Amino acid sequence: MATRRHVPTRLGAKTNAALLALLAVAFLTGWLAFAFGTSPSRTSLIVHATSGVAILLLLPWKSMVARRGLGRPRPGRWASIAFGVLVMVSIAAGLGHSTGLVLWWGPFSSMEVHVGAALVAIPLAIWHVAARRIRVRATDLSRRTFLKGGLAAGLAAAAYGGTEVIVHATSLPGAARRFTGSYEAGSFDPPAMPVSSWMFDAIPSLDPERWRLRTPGKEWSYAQLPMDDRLTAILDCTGGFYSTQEWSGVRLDRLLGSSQGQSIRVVSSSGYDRRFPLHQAPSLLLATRCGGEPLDPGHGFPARLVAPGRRGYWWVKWVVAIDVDDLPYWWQSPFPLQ
Ligand code: HEM
Ligand code: HEM
Ligand SMILES: Nc1nc2c(c(=O)[nH]1)N[C@H]1C(S)=C(S)[C@@H](COP(=O)(O)O)O[C@H]1N2
Ligand SMILES: [Mo]
Repeated sequence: MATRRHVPTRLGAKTNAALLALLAVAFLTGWLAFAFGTSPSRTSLIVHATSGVAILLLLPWKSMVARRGLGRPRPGRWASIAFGVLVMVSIAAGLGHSTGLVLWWGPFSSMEVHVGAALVAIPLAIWHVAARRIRVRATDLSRRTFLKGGLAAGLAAAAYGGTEVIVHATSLPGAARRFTGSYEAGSFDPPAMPVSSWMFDAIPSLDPERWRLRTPGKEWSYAQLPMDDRLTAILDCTGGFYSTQEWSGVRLDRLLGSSQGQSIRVVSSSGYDRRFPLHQAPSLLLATRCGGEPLDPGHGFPARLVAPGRRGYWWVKWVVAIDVDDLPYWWQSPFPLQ
């Protein structure tokens, strides 16, 4: 039998505890970045990428722990291995996206693979941590441990900064990313703009003759909708692309008149909906045109919302109703559920 290298038990427990913290930070900051279409997105992604790189830096220690674990066969080792594979796939796709070296995995963008693998890994992560208990002792939480942790975090941040410097110095495609990490696609050229959906919504075919828009106390036909409000805005999809277009249609404050309430609920023919604070109505556009032409079915025909400064999932397509009520705007799932 080959000699097995032994990792001191305490070092192993500390490595696992650090990995747990880093996975939690990466997961939370990833979603936090998606919640913003403005600069907090970048701040969040710097912490995010740093925690991802820190996980990679801990791999030499983790592989000693894993080798010891695999050396004592127990039920569930395949779940641990699957968990490891998913985390590695997620990190590889994240790096592929950020450097621009690998942007597609077949039909899926690297960003979709990155987030998808992390989501699938969650149940396995919970199982792994529950089934492979670690006991953190008071002596592990010493000043020295925290100093070393801080040093390691600094090292990870520097390593991430290093990847960004290399990406820009060598002009890798990643150098052209927006602050959200997204890549430009089809700007000012609507036919070249990608069609995307949050999860499972299919493109409906709506008859403009029969389509109606319901607003408080009023119904509008397609022909009745004003379309003289114009706006240039960036749709930035969490799938990893962004597109700048000139949109025209009607501002929500003009559609809603003097409706009273807390929030606006914009509803799609598919049931997909998002809520906004009522006072933001003047900055939201119900668009019927893109680049001067009627929308394509894929982009939301007959009418879709344009929500400047917000990520793509707020830009409800195939809008059929705009309600105003007294629920607060935050009374909704932070991300769509369909
Ligand atoms: C297992 C959990 C995760 C890990 C370990 C992880 C790690 C990483 C890494 C290493 C990168 C590349 C950073 C770089 O060096 O440039 C990255 C990028 C990114 N991740 Fe994650 N990630 C995880 C989950 C998520 C989730 C759940 C989301 C979103 C909901 C997300 C959103 C992003 C975004 C938007 C980028 C692109 C940043 C940019 O291009 O500047 N990640 N991630
Ligand atoms: C990047 C994240 C992680 C990966 C890829 C990973 C992977 C693995 C693998 C492949 C094994 C060996 C197979 C097994 O024993 O089932 C293992 C063992 C183990 N893992 Fe993890 N793990 C990660 C994070 C964690 C975390 C967050 C904890 C606890 C908080 C943890 C605790 C353990 C323990 C206690 C063992 C058993 C060690 C032994 O038997 O001596 N791991 N891990
Ligand atoms: N009804 C409905 N509207 C939706 C979605 C959806 O799944 N259903 N996806 C959103 C997401 S995540 C994005 S990025 C944009 C994509 O718009 P596009 O297809 O015009 O590029 O639509 C948004 N509006
Ligand atoms: Mo999206």
